[in-house]
Amino acid sequence: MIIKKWNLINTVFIFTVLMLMQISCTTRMPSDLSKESIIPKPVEVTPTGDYFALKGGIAIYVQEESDELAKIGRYLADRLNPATGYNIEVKTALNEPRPGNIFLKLSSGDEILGDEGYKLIITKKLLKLEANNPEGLFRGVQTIRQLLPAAVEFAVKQDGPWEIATGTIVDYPAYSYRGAMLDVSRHFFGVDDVKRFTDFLAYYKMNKLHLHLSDDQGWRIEIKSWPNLAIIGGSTQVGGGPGGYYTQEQYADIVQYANEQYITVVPEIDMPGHTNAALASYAELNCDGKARELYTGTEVGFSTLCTHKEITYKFVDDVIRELAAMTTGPYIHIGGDETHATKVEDFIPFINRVQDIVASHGKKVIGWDEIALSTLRPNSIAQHWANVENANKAVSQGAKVLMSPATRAYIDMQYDSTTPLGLHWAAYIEVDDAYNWDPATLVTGIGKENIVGIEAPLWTETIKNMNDIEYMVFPRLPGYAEIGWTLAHARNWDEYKHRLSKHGDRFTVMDINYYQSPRVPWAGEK
Ligand code: IFG
Repeated sequence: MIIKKWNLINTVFIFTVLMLMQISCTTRMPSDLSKESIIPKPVEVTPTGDYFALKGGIAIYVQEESDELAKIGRYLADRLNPATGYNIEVKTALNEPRPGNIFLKLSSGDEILGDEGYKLIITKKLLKLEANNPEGLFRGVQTIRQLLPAAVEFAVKQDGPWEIATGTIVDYPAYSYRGAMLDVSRHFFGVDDVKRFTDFLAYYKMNKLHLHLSDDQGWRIEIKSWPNLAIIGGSTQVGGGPGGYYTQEQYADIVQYANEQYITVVPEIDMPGHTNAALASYAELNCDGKARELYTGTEVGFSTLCTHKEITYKFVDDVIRELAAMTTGPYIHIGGDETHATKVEDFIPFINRVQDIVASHGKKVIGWDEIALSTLRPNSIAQHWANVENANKAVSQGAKVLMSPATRAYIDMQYDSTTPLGLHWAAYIEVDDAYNWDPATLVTGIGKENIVGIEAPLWTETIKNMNDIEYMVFPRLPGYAEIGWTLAHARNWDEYKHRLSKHGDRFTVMDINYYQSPRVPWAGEK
């Protein structure tokens, strides 16, 4: 009898323990959407303290029979499927789908969202993303990715759970131009590297990819009417390596890849300076009629097109015509920087004529801030990098300014004196220096209303491969993305650095070779 009684007590005890364990592991900490580490920081987050769980069988429903919305749904499914193993399908739904699914829909008339804004409504039953445009849905998709554990970015199946804190996010950008530049001239980077660079921009809601396609050391884009530009001008690089160039098909592939992520490619042909690669390719472009030697050093300011010769303008017209034809975006960047070998009285009419050529091919002009010495056409943009007078000259002519101050935004600058890559002529730029500035107040006379946005240029005199690119770009890029998206009054380094520290795991999962700055509490220290 005693044994039976003992067994009964034992059984009840074990059952009770199991029940308690079951309860404890399902009653985890309440969620708090406002404590998530989204970068850029959203405008408005309202938590409701529960979870939406992605489970097997989940589908992504798009509201309209629209290829574009279906593509965005596919993009999200492709980024969730590998790690979750859910084989998520994209379907069309006229109304809200049944619980447990994701719903993408265009909403009309939420003016505050603008072109790129979105509203993310997360309940226990449904994850709903709304926007005025597909572009806004795409930006919101990046937030969904960041609300899931870092492991969701793995390319192979991981254990879940895959849960998202519930609540509502209303979000939209402060500036319309948020980008980075990759100098593919000093060192050439192939299509796959450019696509990976593009993926980084998309993940942080940036929308402009500026490609510095020509310089003294390399011409990187095939121009069919001037074939030697790529064949000769593209045949080397800093240090004498093999260089390279994009065929027009490869460039079109890059443009399409960027466009699918709602990123506009801004191609730059730097002129009249920074043109040694072209001057080495065609003798007739030189005032003395002699072709220059190819150049593999890192000096600047020694080259100039011959602004007095008519053939120079035929060259510019042919190049811009072919480039404009394969560029879907509205801008052509004409460079204009460091024209120390061009007299100002020659530089000004040259830039005036080049602006007319760009306009004749249906594009708008961006140039480094020196172009403000010329008469800027309406809708031009002066990219401020070093000279505040030029920036003010541009504004006085009614042009807009793209902020790329070398002392804050040049990501070829070393983090500090021990950084093995990069330069420091402008400044050492640690991660906090890169974040702690407001484009709307940095330059006297240039207010928010004059600024289209910000861009972080990566010059590649010392940058040879993707590992080097990643080391200089991360962890500074997310900060530039936030400066372009989130108004200064909503930003501060002491709060941001904790969100950034949580992205360290994401960089690791994405196999990004990032600089583990001592300024960031990566391991979660306070
Ligand atoms: N200035 C030159 C770049 C590059 C850069 C390196 C501009 C606009 C120094 N021009 O920045 O070509 O050499 O930090």
